[in-house]
Formats: sequence, structure tokens, C-alpha cells
Amino acid sequence: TGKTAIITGASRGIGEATARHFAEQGANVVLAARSEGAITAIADEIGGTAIATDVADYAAVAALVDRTVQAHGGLDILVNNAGLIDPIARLADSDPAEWARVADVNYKGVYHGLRAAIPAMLERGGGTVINISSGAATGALEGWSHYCSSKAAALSLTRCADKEYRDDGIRVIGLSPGTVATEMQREIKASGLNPVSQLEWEAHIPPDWVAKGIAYLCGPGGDAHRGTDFSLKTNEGREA
Ligand code: NJP
Repeated sequence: TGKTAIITGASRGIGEATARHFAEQGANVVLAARSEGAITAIADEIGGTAIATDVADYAAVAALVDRTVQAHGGLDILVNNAGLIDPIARLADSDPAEWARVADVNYKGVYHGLRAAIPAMLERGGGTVINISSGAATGALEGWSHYCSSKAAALSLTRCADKEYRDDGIRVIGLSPGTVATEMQREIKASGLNPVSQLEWEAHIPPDWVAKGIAYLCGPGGDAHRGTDFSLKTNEGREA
């Protein structure tokens, strides 16, 4: 209650569910994504603020943090949730620009968030950064080289950042959500590759469960998981 939180990738899926849950808990919620219409509509509904942001653009992420600090007097929580997997393709079929774009969002986007938020959190005397990770960070799936390697790099950032700021009251925690019922799973299924893409919709975790996991990590429960990936599982006990 009363905390200020930025959630990236808040236009749909896990990010939207997290924005809604945080608002219900009484946080000042700042929604960031590229789809300005979508985040504005959600922000109007939940009493939050929408700031159109491409996380691949550092200047945009820095402006997002600055505007949040100006509006709310500080920043307590950053959820680096924005991510993409499309297009899924085996290495020899991949397009170099599209491959690099996934790294720009899933990996560099997390760095941009950390780089912009940490000074504001130091000013505040502490804070929590949640990086939405994946079982793919430590796994290998056909056609997912861009996604697995970008999530592995982001997990390394989680570890490094938590270590650097451990004594400054800033916690950096990863969360691997398992397979979640969002647009991303529709894209995975459409690719036709890998057993994980054959799952029925009902086998996926509802996005609001993930939102509650994120809220748990932002409270005292997160202390035990800093610098690591906290893993949610599907209701069949399967990891992503
Ligand atoms: O995906 P989806 P999820 N700048 O496609 C935004 C991870 N994860 O909710 O910009 C800013 O419904 C995009 O907004 P827009 C996954 O890797 C998932 O499932 O308007 N935002 C949208 O709001 C990701 O890190 C599963 O297009 C950008 C959001 O990202 C996180 O969970 C499993 C952006 C994507 O919404 C949320 O994914 C797992 C940019 N450049 C990890 N590019 C799963 N679903 O099963 C995209 O292990 N966005």
C-alpha cells in the first residue's frame, strides 16, 4: 500500500494482471508498453498512469523512471516484465535483425530498467526489482535460441545486480512463471515446435496467479529469493 511501482509490458498478459493486482493492493501503478491505447485504457480503469515506452530504447526507459519519480516522489518497485518470443525459428532460418530485436527487449530491456531504476531506488534508500524470467533461462528448446539466450543473459543480470546492491537495500529477484495463458503461448503453439507448445490452454497458469507471485516477492517473502529465479509451476507440476 502506498508504494510506487513501474510495470513494463503492462498492455496485456502477465503485466496487465500485475498492474491490476498492484492497484487493488493500493500501489501507485505506472504502466509501460508500446501500445499506448491499451495501457491508457487499463490505467483509466485502475487509477494508474500510462507511459508509452519501448524498453529497447534506454532514453525512453530513463524518461519513464524520471516521470514516475516526479509524479510520485520516488520509485519502490520495478517489474521488468516486457518480453517477446516471436518469431520462433531454428538458427539457420532466423532473421538476424529479428533475432537481435529479441535480445534488445528481453536482455537489454532488463539492463535499461536496472540502469534507470537503481539510482532512483538508492535515493529512496531501497527497492525491489523483479525480472520476469523463464525456465528457458537454463534450458534449450528448438527454435528458441533467441529467447533462451536472452533469458539466460537476463538471469545473469539478476545475479550481478543483486550482488552489487545487496548492501544498499535493493533486492533484485527473478521469477520464472511456468507456462502462462497469454498471447505468448498462442505464438508458441502456432510455431508447432517442442512438446511445451502442444499443451492445452487449461494446462497454463492464469496470469493473475503470476501477479500474486510477483506481489509475494515484493514483500518480505522476496528476501529468501534475491539474486535467483523463483519458480512457479503449472498445475501439473511442469516447469516452463
Ligand atoms: O506475454 P504477452 P506474457 N517495449 O505477449 C510488451 C515471460 N514469460 O504476458 O509493447 C515495451 O501477452 C507487450 O506490450 P506492447 C515473457 O518472456 C511468459 O506472457 O504493447 N513493452 C506486452 O505488454 C515476458 O518477459 C511465459 O506490445 C514491450 C508484453 O510485453 C513476460 O513473461 C512463460 C516490448 C508481452 O505480453 C510477459 O509475457 C515464461 C517493448 N519493446 C516467461 N515488447 C508464458 N506466457 O508462458 C513487448 O517462462 N512488450
